[in-house]
Amino acid sequence: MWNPAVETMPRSGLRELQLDRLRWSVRWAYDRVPFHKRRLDAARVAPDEIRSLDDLRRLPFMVKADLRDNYPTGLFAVPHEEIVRIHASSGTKGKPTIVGYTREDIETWAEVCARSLACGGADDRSVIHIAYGYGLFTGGLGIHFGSERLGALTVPASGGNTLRQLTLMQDLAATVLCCTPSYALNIAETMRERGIERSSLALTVGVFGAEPWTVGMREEIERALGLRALDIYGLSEVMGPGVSMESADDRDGLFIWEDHFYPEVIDPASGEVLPYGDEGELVFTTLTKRAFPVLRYRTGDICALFAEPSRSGRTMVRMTKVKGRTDDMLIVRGVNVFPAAVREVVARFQPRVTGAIQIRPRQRGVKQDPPLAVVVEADGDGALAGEIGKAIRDALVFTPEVRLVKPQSLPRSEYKSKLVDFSEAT
Ligand code: DLL
Repeated sequence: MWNPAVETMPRSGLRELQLDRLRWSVRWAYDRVPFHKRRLDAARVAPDEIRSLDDLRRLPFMVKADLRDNYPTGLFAVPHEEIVRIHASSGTKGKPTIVGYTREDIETWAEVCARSLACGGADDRSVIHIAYGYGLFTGGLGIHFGSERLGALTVPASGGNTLRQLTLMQDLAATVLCCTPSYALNIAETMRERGIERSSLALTVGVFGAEPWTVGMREEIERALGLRALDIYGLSEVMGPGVSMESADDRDGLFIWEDHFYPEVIDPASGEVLPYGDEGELVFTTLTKRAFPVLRYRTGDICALFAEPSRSGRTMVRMTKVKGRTDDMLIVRGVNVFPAAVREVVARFQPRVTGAIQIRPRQRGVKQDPPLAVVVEADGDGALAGEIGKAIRDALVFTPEVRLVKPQSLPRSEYKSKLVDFSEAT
């Protein structure tokens, strides 16, 4: 464990720490960012009135559009000279969003990423191969600083050229692979095509995140790469990777590093805070961030929180695996359908299918009436399409039009895969 004193802190002590830090963070944001001052004033909450963690509920939510509206640096809480790094997320709706970090923020980030890697079983003897993209995306550099903090041998491979990555992993005997689960599947596919044996790799752990992935994908990646696949979560607006991490000992939910990031789960429709155990939209308040504090930021990610004692002794609250995003979800004849769930059903047909799919809605927007087309890469005919359609109907209560296409004909992604393509929607 990287930081046992914090990771196993009794919950009462942790709550005190959180309250102190929350009061600091609200005051910090209020005094330094006009946007926060305006909104707290409008909600009639003075920073000094935050006396308990529950008082947080009096604050308004922040959403992604607030970042776009204040592009590029309108939500920064420190002057230019204190910012040492920025990252950006491309976003699908126009302008990118930019986030900033002070030197202290970068330190905190390295700490939570080191904690996350250690939580996955890595240590200073590990050889950590990082195939998350380096650049404006937070994945590469975020994990990189954590890996160096841990003292591991750090390989900044970034994305691209899968064959070269495999050679590098073989030659340096990489023990930990960090990349998106989609890219891990690409690596597995390249190994199959080139006849590369998994025994030629020394991998023991995979630290996969940045997009939703299912238990089916986990099993497939583990089988192909011969490692234990663990889930890491985070988002640029809150920090980047390392907001939460699944532990190698528990492998049941992701521990949220609550001394820095305060989580709530809300009903996305009413905004009501939900009790532990209930599924809803994850919301974060940063407790220590200086350059870019967020107060009640709505992530759009769907999961539940739980705080049952853990095998590893960590006391921090856990989140269930993210099921999908509120803005990815389709509602097919009144039933919520997450793209990742469709992929999971299709993946059961391997090896007749490659696992790559694309959902092509016929209508713009969230609400759909069948037929929704699901394009599936497969070696098969109409009979297989029929079987897949039936399996989707049994699991997800709608019958799609299943279209088979040749293996390797759908786009492969090095980073986050895009499962829904609206190009045929009218
Ligand atoms: O994806 C940060 C990251 C990098 C996390 C590397 C883990 C590993 P953004 O590009 O800002 O940041 O995208 C954040 O990605 O709101 C989720 O919707 C999704 N996401 C991230 N991790 C997971 C995960 C990075 N483990 C958005 N499971 C988030 C499901 C995830 N979705």
